[in-house]
Amino acid sequence: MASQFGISKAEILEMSSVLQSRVVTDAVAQVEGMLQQMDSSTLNIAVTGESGAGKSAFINAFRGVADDGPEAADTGVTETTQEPVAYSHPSARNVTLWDLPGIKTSSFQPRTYLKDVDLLKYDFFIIVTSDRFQECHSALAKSIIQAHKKFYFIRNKVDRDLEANAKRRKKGGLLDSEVLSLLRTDCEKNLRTCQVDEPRVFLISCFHPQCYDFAALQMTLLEEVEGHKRHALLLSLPNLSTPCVFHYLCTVHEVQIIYVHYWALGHISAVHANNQCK
Ligand SMILES: Nc1nc2c(ncn2[C@@H]2O[C@H](COP(=O)(O)OP(=O)(O)O)[C@@H](O)[C@H]2O)c(=O)[nH]1
Ligand SMILES: [Mg+2]
Repeated sequence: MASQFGISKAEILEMSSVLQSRVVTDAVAQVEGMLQQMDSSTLNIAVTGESGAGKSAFINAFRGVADDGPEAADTGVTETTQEPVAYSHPSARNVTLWDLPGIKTSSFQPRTYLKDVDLLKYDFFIIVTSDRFQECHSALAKSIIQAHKKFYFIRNKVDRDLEANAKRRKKGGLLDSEVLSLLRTDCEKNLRTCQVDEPRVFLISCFHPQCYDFAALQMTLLEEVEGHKRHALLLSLPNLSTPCVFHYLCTVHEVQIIYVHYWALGHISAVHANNQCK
């Protein structure tokens, strides 16, 4: 039966469904546009430090890539990086980690080095060390601060320190917690002497990224990176269901957007996305 405007019930139903699908299509187009805008903002992380400290191993661990994987940065006993090399994150292509050439421990010229590696293009620096704090570390830290850039200080290979301590412990060595505390205090003290008021020191092992301060580093970066770059960084986190990530996200909407973006990137299925957003 037709309505007073001569439109049948079936036609009204069809129009209503067309209308609804249009609204959805428009919404999808709008959200896609917004996601594309987010995708165009890239986060550039410079990874520096002396040769052999584990810069390339750190880049692989951060990207969740095995050292011998096809997309891995080369690691090994010899220095392989002469020019900055870019490695994009497998699940967040607009997060790029830059493997910088190793700094020289003697006659290091931080200003020349930073100019050569094009300092301004990076959002922040990660300084990787694996031994005692040295003059080159403080010189580099000072120059980065003078250039109004941030850095995070990584003391890598703590597995090795703890292993060595375990051997000493048989002859009365320290507890693991005491070794880690000494390492942290030493790095912080040295950084304070080069005018770093609140040194950010993270003790990690690239061989065991699930241990020590690796997660704390990721959470700190998330807290300090702003806007769309923060969104890009979130997408690079290996496991979105990690409770601390959810705890960190401010709103349910933010969780939904992350899942929708992940879904758009093909990382999770629609069903999974819907379930997680409830
Ligand atoms: N024990 C231990 N060795 C590591 C760790 N990270 C890197 N290495 C090793 O240290 C060496 C130098 O690492 P690489 O990433 O090539 O150093 P880069 O020159 O700074 O890039 C390699 O043999 C790595 O396997 C770690 O956390 N623990
Ligand atoms: Mg390297």
